[in-house]
Amino acid sequence: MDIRTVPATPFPDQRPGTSGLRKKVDVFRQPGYVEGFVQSIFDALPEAVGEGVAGKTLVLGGDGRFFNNEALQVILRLMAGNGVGRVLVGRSGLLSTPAASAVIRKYRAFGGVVLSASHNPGGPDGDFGIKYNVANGGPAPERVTEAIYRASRAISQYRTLEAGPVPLERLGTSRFGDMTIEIIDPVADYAELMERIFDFDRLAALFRGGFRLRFDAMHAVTGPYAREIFERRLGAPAGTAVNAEPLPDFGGRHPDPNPTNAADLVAALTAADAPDFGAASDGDGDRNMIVGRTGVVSPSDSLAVLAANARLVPWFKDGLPGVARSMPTSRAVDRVAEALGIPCYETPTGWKYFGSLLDAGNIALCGEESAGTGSDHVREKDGVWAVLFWLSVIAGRGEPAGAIVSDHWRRYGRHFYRRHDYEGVPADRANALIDRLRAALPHLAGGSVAGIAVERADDFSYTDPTDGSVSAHQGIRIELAGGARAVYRLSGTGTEGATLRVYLEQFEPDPSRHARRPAEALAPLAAAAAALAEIPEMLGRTGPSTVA
Ligand code: VG1
Ligand code: CO
Repeated sequence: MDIRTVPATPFPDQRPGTSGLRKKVDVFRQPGYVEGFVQSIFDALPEAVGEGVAGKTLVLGGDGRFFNNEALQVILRLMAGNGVGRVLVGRSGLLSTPAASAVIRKYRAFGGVVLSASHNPGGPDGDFGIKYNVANGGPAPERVTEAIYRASRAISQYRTLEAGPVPLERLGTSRFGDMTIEIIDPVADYAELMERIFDFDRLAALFRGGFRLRFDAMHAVTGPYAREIFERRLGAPAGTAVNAEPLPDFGGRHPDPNPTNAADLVAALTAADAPDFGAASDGDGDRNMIVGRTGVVSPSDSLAVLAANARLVPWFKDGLPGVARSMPTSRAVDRVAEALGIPCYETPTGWKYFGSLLDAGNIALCGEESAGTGSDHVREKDGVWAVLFWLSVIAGRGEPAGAIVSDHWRRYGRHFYRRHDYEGVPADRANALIDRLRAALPHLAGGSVAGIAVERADDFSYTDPTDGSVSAHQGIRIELAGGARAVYRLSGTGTEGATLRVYLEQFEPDPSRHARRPAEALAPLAAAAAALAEIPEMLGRTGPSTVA
């Protein structure tokens, strides 16, 4: 078998965003597009991380969406062409994002390529994505993704093995040119890690006692993980995992677990014969949605509840060294950290910023308002893990999810929280809106918005405490008197136009007001935030397209 060097011309649009390179499937299907990006990863690594892929072990898998296996075959040929020593591939090309992270860590691989556009829709008209993870199992940090982008602008050739498709269905080892390919069980290593983190006997006893879980895999990657862990290892009845067959188009649904896309899960939990607890995860299995019989738990609250109850999980029996949240995530977890006397770090949006804090042991738990929670067991957010964590808290406290959350609010106060997304707006208008807000910052601080005093207004800039690297322009933050906050930023994962995200938060210490609906509690702040940014005038939209 021959290695061929093929001339390549740069594509100008291969700059990774919040989480890898995400584009429409049609963009990825352009001749040479996948090759160019993956070769750029390999070209960038010697300078960005000090070593290249030659002779190394890499991990490869994806969420099974449309184009997964076509891209995977191209990437295997490029890996062989670039002298990779060994590649571990999930059977049928599948690996959830957290499982890929676990496998990279367990086998001390040099890195991994994860094929996913995560919570974005799939299918021929949907999205695809490629993400590179480094040796700690986490997404490449900004320094590396920027080096990949620079390499993509300079690319002149790629190296590929001339060979036919590699069968992916059977476990085992084979040769591919000089490279070894090992097809691995995508679930086994991950399930074993979960058994080390949680008390499986205790959780199995919960199910033996009649506790009923409904886990909605949304026809995405977690179905096989949920069946193995909840049904086989913990003994929950068959059918606990629903929509558990991974499908290339996710059954036509949008694999983003929120109250709109998972409306049937929310409905099932409020029905007369409702299960005790509901959960869902996204396309690549790193997000989680938590639903009790009293409704959906906001991801920001979920992070705070897990932090407060961490000692109920054997992995955290000695407590947490610290926690972190992305900047727009509500400050509910900050109150828990304060009570525990541990630090709480505030990072830019995207999991890549948690990696260095986890590696250094500054934190062991972190999360984002976008339904991502994770810990130092891997370097990605982790959906199934979050559900096992919640089950551990429910089993440990002997209370349902709803009671756990309302107790939490009574103790710490409630942070009402909502995110308003304005999707598919023209990029120039969205940028202009942010630029205007930024320009207004000096006048805002000390002034007032809708009659409420502005305590602080800034453009969030983060300095990583472990390596001093600076990430600027990470979102406009406006903090108001009385515990209110509005944050504005543009999405870095969308594939059509721009998405403005407006994050709204209002602290409420008074328990007699905790039962209010978030929409109602946040209405004055939402109106003030829209007026301040002149959203109707700037974007021509009278309201958000999605509320999360
Ligand atoms: C969004 C979320 C962010 C998350 C990212 C990747 O990014 O806001 O919190 O880390 O998606 O999640 P953005 O730039 O669109 O706001 V996933 O599950 O799509 O990897
Ligand atoms: Co995801």
